[in-house]
Amino acid sequence: MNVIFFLVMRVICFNKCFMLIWMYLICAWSNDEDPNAPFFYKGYYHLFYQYNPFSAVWGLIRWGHAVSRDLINWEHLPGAALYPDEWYDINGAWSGSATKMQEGGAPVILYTGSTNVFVQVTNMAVPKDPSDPLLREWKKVPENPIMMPEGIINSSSFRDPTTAWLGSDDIWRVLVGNKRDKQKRGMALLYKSKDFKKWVKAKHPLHSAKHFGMWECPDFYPVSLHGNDDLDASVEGPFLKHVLKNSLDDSKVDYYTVGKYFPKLERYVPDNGSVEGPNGLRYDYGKFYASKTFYDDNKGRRILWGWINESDSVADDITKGWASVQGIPRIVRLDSSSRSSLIQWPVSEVEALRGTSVTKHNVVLKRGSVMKIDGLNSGAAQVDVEVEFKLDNKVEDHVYETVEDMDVFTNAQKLCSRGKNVEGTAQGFGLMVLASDDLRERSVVSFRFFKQKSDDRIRKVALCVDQSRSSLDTDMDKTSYGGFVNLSPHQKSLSLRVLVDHSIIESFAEGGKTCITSRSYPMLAVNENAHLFVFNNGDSNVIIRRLTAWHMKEARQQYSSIL
Ligand code: DQQ
Repeated sequence: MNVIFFLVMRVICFNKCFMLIWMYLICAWSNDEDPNAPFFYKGYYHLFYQYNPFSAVWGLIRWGHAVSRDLINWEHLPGAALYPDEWYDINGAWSGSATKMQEGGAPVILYTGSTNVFVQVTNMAVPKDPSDPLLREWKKVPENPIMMPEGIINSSSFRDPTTAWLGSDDIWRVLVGNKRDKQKRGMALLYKSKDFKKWVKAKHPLHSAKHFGMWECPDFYPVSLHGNDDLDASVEGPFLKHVLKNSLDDSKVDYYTVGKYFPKLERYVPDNGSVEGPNGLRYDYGKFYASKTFYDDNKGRRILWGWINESDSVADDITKGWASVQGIPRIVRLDSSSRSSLIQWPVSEVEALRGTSVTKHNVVLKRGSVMKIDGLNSGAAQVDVEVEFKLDNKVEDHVYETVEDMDVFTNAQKLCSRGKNVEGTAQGFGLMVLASDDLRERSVVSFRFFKQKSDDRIRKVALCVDQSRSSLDTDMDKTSYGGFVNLSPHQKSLSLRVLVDHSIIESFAEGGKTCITSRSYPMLAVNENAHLFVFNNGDSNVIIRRLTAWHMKEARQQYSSIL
């Protein structure tokens, strides 16, 4: 981060806006929301984002553009890549995606335009100069808009085109998010094209589901059954499944299903047992919305980006002059053991920021104990922690918290919100991050075990993030989050990785099977006064088989125009 920018931010933002490190794309004086159109081109990763340069709230949106060689150190290009300056996007250049029509070729962008009469349409833009690796300038094609909401399609709910894929019939296909008010049906409309400019709507949506409202930012891609991730959007075959992710406008939840794509029928069918809506599978059970993946043809992997919103008030955002960040890019792949859910893991590039570390081996954490991890010289406000807990008992022999209410029992967030977070204690066992020395402030990331009262053979383990004591500031969103973790009953160990960056906490349980992102703005636990603790408030002793906490260095974030 350049020094002047940093000093200005420190003075203006006080304790609500620290130096965000790593690759977080905070935009001073801007509103940084949905990640748009990520891709790799001529040695650079590109990420666009929904951007309002005039205020830290949503407004007249354009596309900000940042580039990086390594997904960690970023350069924000000046101005915007797409301005709302044509009748077909004059009220906003909204979300969209990029497609490379030839291997190694320049990407093409499809994006949403809000027209002069507030109708949502799909537009196309291409690089002005494909020889420029930074693709600084984009031109909108004369054929715009290339898709319009016709017939019964709701014109104020027609947005967010996906990356297109090419069928074995040489026809391009793309999805556009939509809803039908009747039954609150969310839909992924399918469009087809031979030349990428003339698009025709298919007879029926690729998929739809009732009750949960508008599907924003759909994402559709293949995943390998063998758990490797080297699959471009157009790959077809028997050795894969497909993922359809939708962002639910009504509940602000990104959920996904895993299923089968039938190209000839133009249908996607989620696997039996897949749950639609906010109670379905989620990339992340915390603050994580409008996410988008891309196939990284540089390294043969699929990478996921998600928008992490703020936990402070809108008034605070306006005072500090910016809002929202992008999460750490994550590799996403099918969990080859279950074949029914995904695994995510921070890209290995983030490890280049690891600095000095502290390691513990085979430390017994007695019931009721709290232990501070000392030795992180400059505090634990920027830290990457990996820990493996060994249980005294097998998972099935653990003592579980008893839950009476079935509605609570089936909802991990409700489960994790229950119980008293009494002064100085926390539920389950795990880590306390962004904690003050006296623990008056703490964000608690823990494993908790629950059983149903009426039938105690029915059990669940959840990864919980308890934010109720995360800040002494009362004007904060302190929602607690939870996601179930599938474990084998015979398992005797559990793993957790938590990345902390001042106000951002990204937690990954069991190698990325369950993930939760949360935000907190402590008042005491800042910079060198932020601490890391392990605790055990479970029923039996827990052994820390291995814990390593790395202090994380800052990533470079520049706002000049040349790398
Ligand atoms: N944000 C964009 C829309 C999208 C929504 C507008 C999701 O295109 O549906 O800024 O956050």
